[in-house]
Amino acid sequence: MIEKSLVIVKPDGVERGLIGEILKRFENAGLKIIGMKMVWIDRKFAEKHYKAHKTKPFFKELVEFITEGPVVAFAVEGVHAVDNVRRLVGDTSPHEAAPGTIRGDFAHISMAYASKKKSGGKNVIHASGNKKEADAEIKLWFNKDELHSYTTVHEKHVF
Ligand code: 3AN
Repeated sequence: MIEKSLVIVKPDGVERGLIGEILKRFENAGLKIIGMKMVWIDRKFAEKHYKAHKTKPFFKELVEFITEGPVVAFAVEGVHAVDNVRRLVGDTSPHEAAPGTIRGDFAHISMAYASKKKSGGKNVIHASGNKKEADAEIKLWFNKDELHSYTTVHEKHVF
């Protein structure tokens, strides 16, 4: 039941100064940050990360947007971490994302608008969609020695 998931604060989130605010949401929920880095990924890496979307009409913009500036990637660990992270993040389209979620609180565009504007869907954050994706994404973004095993104070009360 203890899972790992990958979260990425996208270039819009970094440029808007939301790194701390976003990180706090996961820490507050008692999820354990087990790896973190700021990287400016290139097109080749972005295409690997988004390979599931290769045939989508918005693939080009998606890659352009994620390579537009540095991102902050972090790996979290916790009980049902993949689902729990998705719930904190909110719906893919900020327009549908509930208030209280990261996308609902910090964005409001719809994906229809993103398609029309060809903007790559600026929704502040990426989170792994399922366990298989999470394992593959963590492997892509982090070397083994960049992921840490330690005890948080939460483990007495939250886990
Ligand atoms: P999520 O990031 O919530 O898992 P996915 O995997 O369905 O969502 O989509 C990957 C990314 O593609 C989204 N984060 C979003 O930024 C972008 N995206 C989705 N739909 C569109 C669209 N119609 N136009 C532009 N970008 C889109």
